[in-house]
Amino acid sequence: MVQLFDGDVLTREVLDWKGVHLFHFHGSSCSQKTRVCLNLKGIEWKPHEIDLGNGENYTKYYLGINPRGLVPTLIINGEVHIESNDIITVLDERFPDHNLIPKGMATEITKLLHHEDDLHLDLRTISFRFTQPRGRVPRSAETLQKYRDFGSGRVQGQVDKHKDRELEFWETTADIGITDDAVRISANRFRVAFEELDQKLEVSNYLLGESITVLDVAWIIYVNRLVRCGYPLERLHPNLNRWFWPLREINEFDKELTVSPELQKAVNDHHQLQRETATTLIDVAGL
Ligand SMILES: N[C@@H](CCC(=O)N[C@@H](CS)C(=O)NCC(=O)O)C(=O)O
Repeated sequence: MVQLFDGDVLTREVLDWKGVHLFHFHGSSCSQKTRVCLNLKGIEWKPHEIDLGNGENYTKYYLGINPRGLVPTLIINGEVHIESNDIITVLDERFPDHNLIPKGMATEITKLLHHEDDLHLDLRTISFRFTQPRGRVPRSAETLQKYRDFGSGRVQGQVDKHKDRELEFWETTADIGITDDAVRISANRFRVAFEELDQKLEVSNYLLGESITVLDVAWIIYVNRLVRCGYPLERLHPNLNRWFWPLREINEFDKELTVSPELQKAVNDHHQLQRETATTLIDVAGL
């Protein structure tokens, strides 16, 4: 569990907040995951939107809450929790109605969620090339300097190395862009992970049996993003495709996963251009 220590949090006001508050961004995959869980569990919560497009996550205020500068962050009765998989686990413990972590499966689920979290930078790599155009340098040098300067830099009292990994991603992207090789590597990681999921779904309706768990919520977010990027789900993973569409249409999922018509148009136009230049995800990753 990544519950921050008192000294990690520089924006002190949140420590007095009562109830459930979520710092999130509409289009962020990790935020979508937590919002779907909140919906399925029927938990009342107060939204605090952090606009990643404007770099609001790199302000002194937000880095004072989440030293990693990432969304989502959960504040629950003054406790600060970061990392989406930990957040959904905390929510399931504190609000046992509509349980999404079946009894006795917490350890196995934590392990399986780790595997999903490991693919997060791969998701970003693919999203940045195959959704709407993001510009040559998606995070400016000035923004990254704020990222280095603000926040305690500490998670659970320890100097946090996670920020270095994030900085490396943005610096490399600014230097060389997202290369075809990076796309191939990331897409292949997803292909392997999706093959495993596809096998599980040969014998059950959901990933861990016959009811929805946090694992279904976590993976559907990734599958949804990959499909939006042009990943050929139906052709490569028919069981996963059969699982995905009906689940995605449930209101608790649909309202978090549907993007605005303007954004969808920008993605469609980008894909049209990529088809004309044979640079779609299928072309580049050889899927
Ligand atoms: N492992 C973290 C990853 C969080 C993460 O990377 N969030 C992304 C959005 S999905 C973010 O905040 N990115 C910052 C940015 O794009 O500047 C989690 O699961 O919460």
